[in-house]
Amino acid sequence: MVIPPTHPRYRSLLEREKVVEGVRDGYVALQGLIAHGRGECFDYLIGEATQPFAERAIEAAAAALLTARRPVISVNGNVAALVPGDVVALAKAVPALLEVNLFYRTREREEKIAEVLRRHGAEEVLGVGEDAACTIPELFSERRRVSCRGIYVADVVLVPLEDGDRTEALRRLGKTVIAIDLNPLSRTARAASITIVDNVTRAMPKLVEAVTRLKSWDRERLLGLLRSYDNGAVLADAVSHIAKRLTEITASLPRRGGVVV
Ligand code: PTJ
Repeated sequence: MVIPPTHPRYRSLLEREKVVEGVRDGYVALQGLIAHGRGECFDYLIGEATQPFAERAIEAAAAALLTARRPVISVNGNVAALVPGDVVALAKAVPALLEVNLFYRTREREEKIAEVLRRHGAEEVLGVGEDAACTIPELFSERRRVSCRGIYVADVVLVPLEDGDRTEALRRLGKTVIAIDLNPLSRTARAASITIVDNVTRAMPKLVEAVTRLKSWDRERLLGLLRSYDNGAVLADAVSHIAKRLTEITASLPRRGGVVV
């Protein structure tokens, strides 16, 4: 489908096409379309731009990744469709391991996602086939199967577009969890250690930038940034931002009585 760049919703339509294309190519779950639609709705509510609360979380996420001993980036179908190049760039910049981890796991999808990442420059992709031999306790979705060299032993895990159950399970294991989720009310957003309330397509390149910028900081300064970070305040700011926008939009709606026929 050809979308004219002048279309007012060009960027959004393009992203939608990428997810649809991923379904056609067999690596995005059909349910991924529903998840994407939910994301679009929240993106509309936050104003389709990276807001200051997301900038704060991005900086903290960069500090967490840079101070980690074993950082891992978890990749699912939607992420592979929307930001494959940025995910690989982030893994190289940190450096961190890449692991395929799926809610709707099939061997075919695992392999196809690994292939997409390799096409974008990834050298090693964990979590495919027999590599996902370890189990996250108390988790019943297919996401419980993880790589013994990756998420299983990671201290910091970046989980874009996540489900709440796994975020909670990873936190119970003592891991620092960074989530990217447009919905500040989701269980994932509330359970994560650091929640970036932003579209993964804007957040991921900004995270690569932040990691590159913060790389010159010494460890103490990075840890200081993490100590002063407050995820509850970030989520509260995100919800207040939406509430304020809705109030402003409500006030600006023209009120005219009757319909001219
Ligand atoms: O590829 P799989 O098998 O691992 O499945 C992936 C999906 C996304 C289908 C699966 O994880 C799922 O069902 O997720 P949920 O529970 O629907 O949650 C997805 C969350 O991501 C929702 O809170 C959405 O608001 C949010 N979201 C959707 N699109 C974006 C997003 N957040 C950031 N950027 C987006 N583009």
